[in-house]
Amino acid sequence: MFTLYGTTTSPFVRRVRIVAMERGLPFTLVGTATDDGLTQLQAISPIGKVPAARLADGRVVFDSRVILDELCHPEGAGVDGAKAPWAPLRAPFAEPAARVDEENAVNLVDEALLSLVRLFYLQRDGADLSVAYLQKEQKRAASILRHLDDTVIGHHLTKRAAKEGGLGRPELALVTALDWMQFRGTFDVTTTPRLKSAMEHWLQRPSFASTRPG
Ligand SMILES: N[C@@H](CCC(=O)N[C@@H](CS)C(=O)NCC(=O)O)C(=O)O
Repeated sequence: MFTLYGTTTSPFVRRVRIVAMERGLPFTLVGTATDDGLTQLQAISPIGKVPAARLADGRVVFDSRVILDELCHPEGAGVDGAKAPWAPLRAPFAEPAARVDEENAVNLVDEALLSLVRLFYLQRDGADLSVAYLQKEQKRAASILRHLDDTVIGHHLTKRAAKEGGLGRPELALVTALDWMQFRGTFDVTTTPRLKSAMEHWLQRPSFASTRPG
């Protein structure tokens, strides 16, 4: 059993919830939308972002990518229910070109998402979004998503994944990001129809269907 700190609307937290569900790993969610939950998060993470996690062996992890790595580690260290690395998800590719393609795909999605998350918080606080740097953030997100829409192959973001199939980190990143953008209205997903269709494919999977924001 591990403890996850976060909200049910956060796309980064959702990645952890999905992987935990897929791997049958039980966890307790400390909701950080309340003052009490936020205080608990701040007590363990100087970053104060979600997700953060306390693993079964007491180790504290501050970032979704590292939490996912630990939940899927071959030795299952710090978590219950150790099983084959990443199963039933597709394990990260080992071959150099495919490995870089996969990391690039996750980074592309994350950079677009982080730009839009920042803009969402700023807008909610009444900030002026017309300043040059924030316009650049908006353009960055749009240009990344356009690029991904041009390069997506069916339901996958890399050639190797399209060939081998399965749910891996790029697909997980894409769907959680795009679904959040749609939920918060931070990006019009109809302008990237291929990405939208990839999202709709993966949303049929129970771990995605049961963790939607809202
Ligand atoms: N790189 C981090 C990003 C996490 C992140 O940005 N989370 C957002 C919520 S979706 C957050 O906690 N924002 C609060 C803040 O900026 O103070 C991860 O992958 O875990």
